[in-house]
Amino acid sequence: MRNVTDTHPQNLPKFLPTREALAVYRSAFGQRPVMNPGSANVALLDLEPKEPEFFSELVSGLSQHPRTLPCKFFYDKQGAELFQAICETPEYYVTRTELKILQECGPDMASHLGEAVELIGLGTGAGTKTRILLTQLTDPAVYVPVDISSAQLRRSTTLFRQLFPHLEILPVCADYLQPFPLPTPTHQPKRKVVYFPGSTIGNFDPPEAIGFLQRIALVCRPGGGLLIGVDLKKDPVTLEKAYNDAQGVTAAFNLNLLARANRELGANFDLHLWKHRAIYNPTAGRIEMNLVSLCDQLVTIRDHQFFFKNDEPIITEYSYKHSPEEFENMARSAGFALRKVWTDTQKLFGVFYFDLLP
Ligand code: AVJ
Repeated sequence: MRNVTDTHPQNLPKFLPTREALAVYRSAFGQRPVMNPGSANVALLDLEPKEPEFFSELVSGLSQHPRTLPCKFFYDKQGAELFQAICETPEYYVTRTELKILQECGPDMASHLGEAVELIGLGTGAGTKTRILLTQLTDPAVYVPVDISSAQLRRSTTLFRQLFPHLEILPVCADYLQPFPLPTPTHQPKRKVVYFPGSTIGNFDPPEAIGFLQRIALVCRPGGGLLIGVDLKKDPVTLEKAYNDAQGVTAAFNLNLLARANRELGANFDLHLWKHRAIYNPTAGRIEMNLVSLCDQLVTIRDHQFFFKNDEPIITEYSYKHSPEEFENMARSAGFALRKVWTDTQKLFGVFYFDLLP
């Protein structure tokens, strides 16, 4: 994810089907949908990253200098639950503020999006925000939720089919940072709108963010739109508190990456020998989340051994904050024209609506 070479236009991955992904897609959405096991028997296009990918990305991330672990691996079942708990801490204003903006400005957003849209939700998680948005929209035609957590996707799809019985819902479980196929709906939408809530765009550095927005532009072409939630720049104290909650939920969320490596790969991280750290870097305009080794130690992950020095950090997540002007400029360079920004009174968070430039 932080591999800057990936943002070079020639290397831009697209939301285009690979041969392998197409085969999976056909079996999920073909005449005979594949029922995946789980609490809800929801057919989904299942491209969830599995163990080999976790292992190889863990090993390559830990072999880098400085060491990194990709933040997408936060969201296994436990991690998704911990993230939900983060959203309920008093310090993490992000989710609460975005929800409030959606509730208050939903009707205005709906009039900007128009009727009979195909809504493609990226990283929609439990679906709380999308539910509010869909309730406001005029006769939405199709909803394609894309999320990395299959457990959450199944649960939310079951719920959404009950709430919106006339809506065609085609769930895709995928790491949307990689190319993945989009299902072809039965219903013909008037236009495609990508919905990217939660300020997940903040995980990208600015060049990567522009690259990602360019890929979104390919998806909603022609004449589509983008509705995106972005955490705004603000005082560092508020920011650092949001990533260092008093109950230690964010710390548990961060440490769950190591716990997940122990569970899934048989690694031997001793969670007591690691510390959560989150600091705002004002020059880069980002929260930097690390796991810091509390001593000199050796960790074994299958046939690999890693030596960590006392105080050595692993970078687990960057969370960039943007000013409204900065974000508008980034989106414009990816081909989007700003139509409207909705914010809260304290200007903590922004929901931006863009139309694709012709
Ligand atoms: C889901 C990426 C938006 O950066 O605020 C919350 C993740 N990490 N607390 C964020 C997160 C620690 C979150 N995003």
